[in-house]
Amino acid sequence: MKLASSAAAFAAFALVAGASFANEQDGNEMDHKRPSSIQATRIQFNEMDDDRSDTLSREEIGSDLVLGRDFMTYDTDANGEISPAEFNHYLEMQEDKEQRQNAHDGHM
Ligand SMILES: [Ca+2]
Ligand SMILES: [Ca+2]
Repeated sequence: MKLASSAAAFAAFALVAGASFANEQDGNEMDHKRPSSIQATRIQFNEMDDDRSDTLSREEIGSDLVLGRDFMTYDTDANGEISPAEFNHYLEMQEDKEQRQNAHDGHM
């Protein structure tokens, strides 16, 4: 009886260990992925959209991101909220800037 229960405990441990390993793998993959695919953009947008209104308010964005600091620039229809399309545009602008910066560094 004792042997069986410890075997079951080991199996449960292995399951937990396996599950946490899988999560770690996913986390690493996310870090390496560029936020350029529509799906990744959508996930990021939804994470920030606290009240699920499908738009991002100034409060939801906060002031840490460039999007928050230059809110007026990226809120192209000036309705005080960032729509998914406006958010996408912001990400594209960020990538362009990054690429120009990298090209510039390459020449130095
Ligand atoms: Ca919202
Ligand atoms: Ca807007």
